[in-house]
Amino acid sequence: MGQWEIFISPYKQAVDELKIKLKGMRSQFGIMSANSPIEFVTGRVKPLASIYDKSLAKGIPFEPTANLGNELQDIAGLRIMCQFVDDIATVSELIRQRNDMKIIEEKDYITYSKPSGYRSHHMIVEYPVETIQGCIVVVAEIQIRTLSMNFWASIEHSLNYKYKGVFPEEIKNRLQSAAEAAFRLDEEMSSIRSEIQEAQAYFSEIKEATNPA
Ligand code: 0O2
Repeated sequence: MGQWEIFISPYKQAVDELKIKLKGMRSQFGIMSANSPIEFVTGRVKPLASIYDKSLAKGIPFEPTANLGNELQDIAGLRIMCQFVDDIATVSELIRQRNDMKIIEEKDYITYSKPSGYRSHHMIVEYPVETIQGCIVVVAEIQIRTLSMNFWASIEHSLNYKYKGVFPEEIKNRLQSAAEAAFRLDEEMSSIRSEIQEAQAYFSEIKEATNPA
């Protein structure tokens, strides 16, 4: 097994385990017939090429050592999507209460959005992974955002890839106004939250009645 494969392996395990645990939170809300603050969860291990690019950009030695994992905090990345902005505080508080991970940093890019227009709440956690060689504590990043924030970030990320981070002025301005539109969409949805949730509860009752488990 190559050194890189050995290095990445606990990050893979962390992503797999955390995906199950975070999805479990969503299922538990379902069992309690409560509106879930979690819409869906995704996770990925950063591809080696992206680890290389980011370590180069940050001046961190590209070596399969603990130092790289501590400096690049998103090798293991989880994303939690919520319907409403208020759900983000609910989910981050649930994560703070957990005993299976330790929060080492939080980045509030919602109150203070990035100059690009990016909005999200980031929680950097230490997560212990049990391996045949003992316990390895890895750093993982959990990004919590609304569907609207996620839509914007996905589009911006693809364009960023296309333009290699140097956007033409026109695109930059359009992305900034799209970020403002996404912000307004979140505000509008929050203002009719109770209406939406009543409708969703009604439809899930109908679904359950027509499809009993
Ligand atoms: P990918 O491809 O998603 O993995 P820092 O030293 O803290 O300033 P760092 O470690 O980059 O810098 O942390 P930061 O800024 O919190 O960003 C980590 C991740 O957040 C990014 O990972 C993106 O996933 C997301 N992100 C941050 N800023 C932006 C942005 O302006 N647009 C989009 N679309 N996503 C953003 P990567 O490695 O950049 O990318």
